[in-house]
Amino acid sequence: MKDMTIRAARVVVCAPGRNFVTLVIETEGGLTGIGDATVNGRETGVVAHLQHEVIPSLIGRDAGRIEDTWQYFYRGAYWRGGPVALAAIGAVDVALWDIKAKAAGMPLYQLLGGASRERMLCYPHARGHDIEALCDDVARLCEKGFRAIRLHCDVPGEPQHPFIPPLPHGVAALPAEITRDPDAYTRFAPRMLAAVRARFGEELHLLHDIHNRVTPIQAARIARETEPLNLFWLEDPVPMENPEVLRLIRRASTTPLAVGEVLNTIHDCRRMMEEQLIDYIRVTPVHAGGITQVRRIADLAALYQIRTAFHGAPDMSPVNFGAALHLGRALPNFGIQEYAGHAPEAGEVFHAAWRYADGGMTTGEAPGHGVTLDEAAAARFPYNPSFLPVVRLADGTLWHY
Ligand code: GCO
Ligand code: MG
Repeated sequence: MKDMTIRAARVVVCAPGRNFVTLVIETEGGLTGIGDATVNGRETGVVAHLQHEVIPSLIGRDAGRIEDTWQYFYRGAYWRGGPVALAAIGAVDVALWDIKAKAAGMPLYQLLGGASRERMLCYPHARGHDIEALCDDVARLCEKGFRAIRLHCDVPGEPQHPFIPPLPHGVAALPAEITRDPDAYTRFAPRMLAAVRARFGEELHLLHDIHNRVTPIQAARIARETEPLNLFWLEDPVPMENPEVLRLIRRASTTPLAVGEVLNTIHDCRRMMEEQLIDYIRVTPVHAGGITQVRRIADLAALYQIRTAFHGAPDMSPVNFGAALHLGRALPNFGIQEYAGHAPEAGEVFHAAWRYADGGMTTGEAPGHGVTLDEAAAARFPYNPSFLPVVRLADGTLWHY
């Protein structure tokens, strides 16, 4: 067996289309593993944490001791939880699993128990300024073979979200501010979803992300009104600070619920699973402590017949997709994988073995998680500060994004 001592670790920040933070770990024996550490709009926070507090403790450790390393950075830190810390731990963890699978000469899913399926059902995003444009986009995605599609449509009368172009490098960016109208959205969303169902028939899986934009009772109303549409799910009906609110929505409707893309630990997920308040859990390796913890969350979910739906917006790097797809391939309770795509430049920087094909995704058979980083290409796309917008109501009240 090659020397598994960690010789070096470094952080690579690049913006091929959008910002990505990648941790690279090298062993004395010559193996390299990489992990995604991107937190949208908080990139430099994770970079500083990795560089100052994590990497110094990594050097000299045995790369094979994945569990102990996880416990060292989580339990050993005293300050536990939060997206910045868990993204750093997640990046270390995924890089170490990558190394271990390469050392074994196996694709990662084999180390995780082997394949439970060959292909992971996935869903992209359809968007439209109005229902007609949205339906055109859905038709385009159906042509590509997708069998599950997330629907997003601008709300008539609601100010449109400005497109935020990346600023020239070096200019300090500030978050844009946008206005939302929860009442108009509550009236419109069921109508929009019904129109797509009517046009595309009952077999296409339709998903919708409420994105915390309404009050709990409005979310319950939307879930009840859309029940006859047999949606695949409604996502994030309410913010995650008090998941007990999900009880209200559960009592109102049997529409399946998906939450959890902002959760970081198994403790954040536990009670809503035990109470059977959700149907899909959206945690993903980069934001919930890597393979090691997400596998535990998935196992806990399986006790309650809750399935996985790993977050896969464009701010999850191709590296995170590698980790998520290998895990999804092995888990007994995989549900669906979000796949909103990446800018073409991302393909110059990250070379991935995973693929989209015919409504699903495959891992490929490369050893490790199958994603590598071209650091010379990454250098051509320097970091570009950018943020998610901040949301207000029409009267100025600050609201949830
Ligand atoms: C999703 C998410 C994204 C997030 C984004 C935040 O379901 O894909 O809600 O749309 O807003 O990933 O960084
Ligand atoms: Mg979401």
